[in-house]
Amino acid sequence: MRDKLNSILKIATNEIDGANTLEQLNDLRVKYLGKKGEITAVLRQMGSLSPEERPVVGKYANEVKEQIQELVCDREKELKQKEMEQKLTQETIDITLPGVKRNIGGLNPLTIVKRKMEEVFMSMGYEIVEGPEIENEYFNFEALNLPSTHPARDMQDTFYITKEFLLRTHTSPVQIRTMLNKQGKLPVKIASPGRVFRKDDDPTHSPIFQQIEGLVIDKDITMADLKGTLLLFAQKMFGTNKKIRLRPSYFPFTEPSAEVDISCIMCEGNGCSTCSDTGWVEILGAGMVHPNVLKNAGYDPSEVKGFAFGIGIERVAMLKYGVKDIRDFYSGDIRVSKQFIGG
Ligand code: 2U9
Repeated sequence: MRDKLNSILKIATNEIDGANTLEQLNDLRVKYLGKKGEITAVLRQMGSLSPEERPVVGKYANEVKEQIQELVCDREKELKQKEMEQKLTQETIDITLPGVKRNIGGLNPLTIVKRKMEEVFMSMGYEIVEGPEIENEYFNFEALNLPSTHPARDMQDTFYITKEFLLRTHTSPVQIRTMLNKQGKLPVKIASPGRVFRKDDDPTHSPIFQQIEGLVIDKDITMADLKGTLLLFAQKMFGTNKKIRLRPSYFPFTEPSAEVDISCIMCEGNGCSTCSDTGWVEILGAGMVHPNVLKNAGYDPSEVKGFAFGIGIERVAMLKYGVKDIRDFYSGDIRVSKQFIGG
């Protein structure tokens, strides 16, 4: 039996040495080491040996098995190395070929403007807070001093999901939620960017648009704080030579309220088609937070005051980049965003 094992080892050594592919080598592994392989066949015949011979031959058979395993392993390494060398010589890369030009876009201009606005408010100490796009009537209307009987509620054409739930028409509910969470603590100084939804669709209004709303609540907050904040915002966004003016207006959630104009960014206030020859363009709405809103959000209007403002991101982007149709921002046309690569 020892002779038989020696002969298996000799033939196996030759055959393994002669294997030229990994497939051939695997066939040999099965032939010699597999369950139905030659070594196993020898081990099966051990029953015919005397009890003294059995451990000696068994030990030798295992040694032969290990040697064959080692031979297979070494040959496998060699063949893999050979395969790799072949690949490296065959698969050369022609570095003189021209590259494939990828048609990449850039950030949507609205994202660029939104980020810039967030940066400006963060630099003034505002915390950026976001909230749900689906709201209930209470947070979107009632808490903001817009009861169901209020005529302003008809002014806003709203996308209702159910009788109670709707797509928010402004980001103000985020501010109500934040104030309630703060449980009367001061100061509140937050800016809430996000998508809002209204049934509007024309060159200057889109049914989905983006806003950033700011809110500051503290003791002794006045309209002068509001005006200073908005002037700084306008100058950081459009240039330090810009002026602002406030015109009286009405919003249910602020009292007094104002519409805010910036000196025309196209003609520097001299008069042009962008400002209809007035030298001013409207950029946002603002006011002192209505006492009812403070109360609804857990703050005592006799103790604290606040100001708030709302800015349409599309409006700012249209002015900044001279875009005439709001729908260009939402066209998904790569030619639009490409123009803004690099800021
Ligand atoms: C709370 C209290 C008051 C937010 C305000 C405006 C005025 C405003 C418009 C600007 C352009 C909406 O995107 S737009 O169409 N917004 O004019 N928004 S004051 O007032 C608030 C907000 C939250 C708790």
